[in-house]
Amino acid sequence: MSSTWSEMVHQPEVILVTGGAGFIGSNFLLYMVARYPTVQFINLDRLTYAGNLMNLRSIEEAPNYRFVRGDVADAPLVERLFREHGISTVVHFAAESHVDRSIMTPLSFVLTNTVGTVTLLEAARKAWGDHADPRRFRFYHISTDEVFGSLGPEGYFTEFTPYNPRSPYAASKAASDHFVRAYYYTYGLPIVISNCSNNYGPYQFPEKLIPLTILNALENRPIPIYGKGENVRDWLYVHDHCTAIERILLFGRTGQTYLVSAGYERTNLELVTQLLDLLDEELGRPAGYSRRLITFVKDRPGHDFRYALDASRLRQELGWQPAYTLEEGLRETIRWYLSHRDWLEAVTDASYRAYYEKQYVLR
Ligand code: NAD
Ligand code: TDX
Repeated sequence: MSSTWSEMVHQPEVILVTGGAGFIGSNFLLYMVARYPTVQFINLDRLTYAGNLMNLRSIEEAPNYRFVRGDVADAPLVERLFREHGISTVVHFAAESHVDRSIMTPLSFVLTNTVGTVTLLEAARKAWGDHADPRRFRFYHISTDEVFGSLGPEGYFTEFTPYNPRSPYAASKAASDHFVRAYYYTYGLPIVISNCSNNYGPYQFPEKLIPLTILNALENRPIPIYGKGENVRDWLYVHDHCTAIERILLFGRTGQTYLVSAGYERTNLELVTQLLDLLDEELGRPAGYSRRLITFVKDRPGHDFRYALDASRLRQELGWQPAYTLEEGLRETIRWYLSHRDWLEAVTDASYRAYYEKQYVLR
C-alpha cells in the first residue's frame, strides 16, 4: 500500500485476531504478521473442527505473533487478554461459519457468533475506557452478505439494504452485527463492520462448495449440487478479502459498514463446471472428464437464491480493488490443494467422514 502510517485513520499497536486458525483468519495473519513487524498479533482461537494450527506454521516463531487457545465467549479469559497484552484493536473473525451445520445445530451458532461477539464487545468497552489513548482503539467485526437475505435475479445489496437473515447462521451473524452497531451508538465504541461475499482459496475447510468439489473430484466421488444448481453466489479470492480488511482496518471510517465483493457472480452449476474443467486441465485429464461426477441432490432448506454486493463505497472511498479474476483465483486454489494433500488428509479425519455420511443419509 502506498499510503504512509501517518495517513491512517487507525494506527494499530496490539491486535487481537479471533478465529485466526480458520480459513480467512489464517490467510489474514499470514499476510499481516510479515507485513507489519512492529504490530503485535494475538490469535485467540478455540480450535474447533474448522481451526487448524498447521495453517500458521510459517509464522508460529515470529516475534510479533502469539497463539492463545480459548473461547471468545469466555469472559474472564477475554478480559485477561485485553489487560495483559494492552490490546487496542480487535479483528473478529471467530464464528461457526457453515450454513448446513447451522440448520442441524443452531444453538452453537448463537453461542459463538452472537454471545461470543457480545462478550468481546464488553471486554473491549472496558479496555477502551482504560486505554491511554482511546482514539487509537478499534473493534472490527468481520461479517457476511447473508445478513441481507436473498436477492431475485436483479439488483444488489448495498450498505443501506435492510437486514433479512433467513438461515440460523445468517440470523446469528445479523444479531452480532446489530450488537456491534449498538455499542457504537450507545457507548461510542469505535467500531467498523464489513460484510463480504463468498470467499474461496487456500486453507478452506472442505465442507464449503469449492474445496468440497476439489476433494470429491480428486477421489472420484459424487459432487453434490443442491436443487438444480441455479442459485447464484458472488465469489471472492481470499487474498483479495485480506487486502480489503487491511484497508478498512487502517483507513475505514469509524461507525461505517463496507461491503466487499469482486463482482464475480455465477450459478453454482456454472461455477462447479468451470472449477472441474480447470482441475482436469491441471491434472492432465481429458477435457470434461470430471463433469460426470456432478450429482443433483435435495435442496438446502431455505436456500437463499442469490447474493450480489455493490462494493462501490469500498472501491471509491478506500481505493480497494481485487487483484484476482475468478479464473486466476480458481487456478491458484486448485494448485494449492494439489500441492497440500497432507493438509487435506489431516483435516478429513474420521469425524469429517462421519459428518458427511450423515449429510448424505439426510438428503
Ligand atoms: P472458519 O469456519 O474457517 O473459521 C472459524 C474459526 O473460528 C476457526 O478457526 C474456529 O476454530 C474458530 N472458532 C469457532 N468458534 C470459536 C469460539 N467460540 N472461540 C474462538 N474461536 C472459535 O470461518 P471462515 O470462513 O474463516 O470465516 C471467518 C469469518 O468470516 C466468520 O465470521 C464468517 O462469518 C465471515 N465470513 C466468511 C465468509 C466465507 O465465505 N467463508 C464470507 C463472509 C464472511
Ligand atoms: O455440497 C454443496 N452443494 C451445493 O450446491 C455445498 C456445500 C453447497 N452448495 C451450494 C449452496 C450455496 O448456494 O453452493 C453454494 C455455496 O455454499 P457454501 O459453500 O456452503 O456457502 P454459502 O452457504 O453460500 O455461505 C458461505 O458464504 C457466506 C460461507 O459458508 C459463509 O460463512 C459466508 O458467510
